[in-house]
Amino acid sequence: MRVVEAFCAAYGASPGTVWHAPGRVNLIGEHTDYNDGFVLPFAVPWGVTAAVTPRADGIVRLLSLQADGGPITLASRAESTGWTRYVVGVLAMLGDSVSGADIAIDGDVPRGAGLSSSAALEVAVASALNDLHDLGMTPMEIALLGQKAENDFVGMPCGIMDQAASALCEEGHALFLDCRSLASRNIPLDLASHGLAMLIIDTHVHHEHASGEYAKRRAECESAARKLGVPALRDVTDLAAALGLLQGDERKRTMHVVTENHRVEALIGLLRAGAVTEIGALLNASHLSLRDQYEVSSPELDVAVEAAVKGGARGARMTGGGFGGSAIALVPVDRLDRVQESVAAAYAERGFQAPRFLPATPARGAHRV
Ligand code: GAF
Repeated sequence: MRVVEAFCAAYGASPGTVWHAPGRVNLIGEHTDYNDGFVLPFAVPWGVTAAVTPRADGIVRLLSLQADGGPITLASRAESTGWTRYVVGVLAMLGDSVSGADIAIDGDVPRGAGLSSSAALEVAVASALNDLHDLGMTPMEIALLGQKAENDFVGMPCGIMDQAASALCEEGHALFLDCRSLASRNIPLDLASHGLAMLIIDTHVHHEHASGEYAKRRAECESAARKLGVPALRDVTDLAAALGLLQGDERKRTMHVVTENHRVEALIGLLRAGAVTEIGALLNASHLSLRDQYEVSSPELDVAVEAAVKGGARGARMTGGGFGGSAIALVPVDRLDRVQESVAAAYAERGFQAPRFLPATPARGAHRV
């Protein structure tokens, strides 16, 4: 394995353990996780592999096969910048149970596609350290640690979805997660036997203001919940009455979150009933809500969704935080070419950079390799 060879070459010994953790796409349930709601992501076939050996002297050495140069040596946590913050954040959250480590990282999550390469990095490193130090953390505890690293160390106020997907998903399944109780269930997602495929459309767009807008949405939701006298928007039971008490953006955000939670439950009902071909309408409705009520889409995402449906997709939506990144489209296998041509032509017509198409099959969550 490439990462093991690189580890041996850099540090002169074999790693103590090697773990892989995947990125994710979210089938439905967007911007619901930090509202204590429901999500339904699945792991993608790309991820991060971390080869790790503990050190007793507090020093952290980090090598990435995707970065130029040799290992970076960090004598203190304050020195970390860029991608190393996700790793050092995990070490910081583990506190005294871990001193230092020699780490080599290899990742193949498509860059900037919004497929959660950072969560994959956190979960791969946390899983390896959990294993090496016999910390006895469950996959959900590992996910929570990764989220805490991102919230408290990196400074991104994300929810739990991405890390949970990376830590808990099973091959061939989507992960239904109740983000309040943290109860989860793996739901079979067999698209191929219905003649369907999930196509990822990477817009290549990443807006710099995305994380500021994310924090703003989160604050708007919290403010709306306070005005409604509920712990979180998940607790809104009478949407019409709630909307009557709110105005402007907070009203729109509430409308999205409450209806999106309903869509997750409806989609799970369809999957349970074997009606996979019918989930497309819910994907379309989710996209419209994210575009018009939550206002986190972008022209590139909207064009991808519209053109995919025009080309024969059963449904499509933006996936992840928004403002760029990727859309997903549920496509009959015999229309895959037509859908891609339709999206590529619409992009060319508007002068957008050509999109990248990736097939997504539900992959396995974090595991030792
Ligand atoms: C990002 C965040 F990291 C997730 O927690 C989630 O909120 C998502 O955006 C939107 O559903 O990926």
